[in-house]
Amino acid sequence: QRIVVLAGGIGGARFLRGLKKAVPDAEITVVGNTGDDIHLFGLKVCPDLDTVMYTLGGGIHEEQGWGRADETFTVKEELAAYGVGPDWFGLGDRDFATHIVRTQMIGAGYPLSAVTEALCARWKPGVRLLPMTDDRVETHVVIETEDGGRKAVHFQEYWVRLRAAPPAQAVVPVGAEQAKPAPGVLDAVARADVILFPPSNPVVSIGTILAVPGIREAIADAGVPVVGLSPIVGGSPVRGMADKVLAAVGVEATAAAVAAHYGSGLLDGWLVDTVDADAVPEVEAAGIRCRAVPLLMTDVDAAARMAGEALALAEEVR
Ligand code: GDP
Ligand code: FO1
Ligand code: CA
Repeated sequence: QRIVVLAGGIGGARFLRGLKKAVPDAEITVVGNTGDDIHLFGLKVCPDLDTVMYTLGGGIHEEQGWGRADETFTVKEELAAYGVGPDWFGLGDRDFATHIVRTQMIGAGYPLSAVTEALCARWKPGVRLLPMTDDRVETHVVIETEDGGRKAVHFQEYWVRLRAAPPAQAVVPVGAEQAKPAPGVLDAVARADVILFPPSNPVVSIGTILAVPGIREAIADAGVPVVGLSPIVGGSPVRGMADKVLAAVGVEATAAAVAAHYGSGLLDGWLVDTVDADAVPEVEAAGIRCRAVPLLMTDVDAAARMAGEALALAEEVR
């Protein structure tokens, strides 16, 4: 069975770990979000690709959900001693090595997709991990300034430095319109037996991937079941700032509203948590088959059960 999954960071990675356990023999291709990528200290950092790679490869800081386990911060402290910022983004020593290797290979002319494959040769995530694009795309968030004006900040600045406190007025995937899907992406979508949207952020993770011209169209045209899982449980995100960025695109933070945002042109099936069971008729009325099942990834087995439910729903709508 060939499965394509569009993934952000933590929500995508934890779901993928469950999916691998649920269907060990499946051929899984992950299309990863690169809109969160940021250049710092001359290095290219790809948080969502790294979160998937470290989580599936056994190197993740489990409690935190991003970054490396057993991390130290000597380089960060030394940079701070030089007064070289930004000081608000926490890069650990082990993680730094990943960004050094990546940046060195990109400097040598390799595209991000080839670099990601090289990094995965070490981590062996057990999936084919593709960046959505080899081109530079950077998600920016428009916020109001103190004097009543507006400014755009990098997504990481919005999330990490500002803790998503200022209301997001718009989310812009800068560069997406000119970006091309990375090699292998459209082919994997066309050859998929099923396409899954894990409970990743619908705006800044899956929304950004869908903003790369050709990807949304390829999914809609693939002619196979497309099933998603709600990242919104009981009217709020399980973690993160999905509610803030959903507001920016005019979508209510409910499981039903996120399904409607993707739309029946894209989604065939949608899973909501059992606490949102009353949303099922509304989603089905919109032409999307819907089931209510437990959607909290408390451990790998819980995530595996969610993956099993998603694949079962895919068979129902096939
Ligand atoms: P990020 O890039 O690290 O933000 O990760 P993703 O975009 O892949 O996933 C973020 C989304 O995952 C957030 O909107 C969370 O609400 C959602 N999420 C995290 N853990 C869970 C969970 O256990 N269950 C569900 N349903 N959603 C979750
Ligand atoms: N998240 C934070 O809240 N604070 C950090 O200092 C931070 C550093 C960081 C470094 C590498 C990396 O791969 C991820 C990192 N994250 C950090 C997580 C990241 O900001 C976000 O969770 C994702 O980009 C959101 O999708
Ligand atoms: Ca992300």
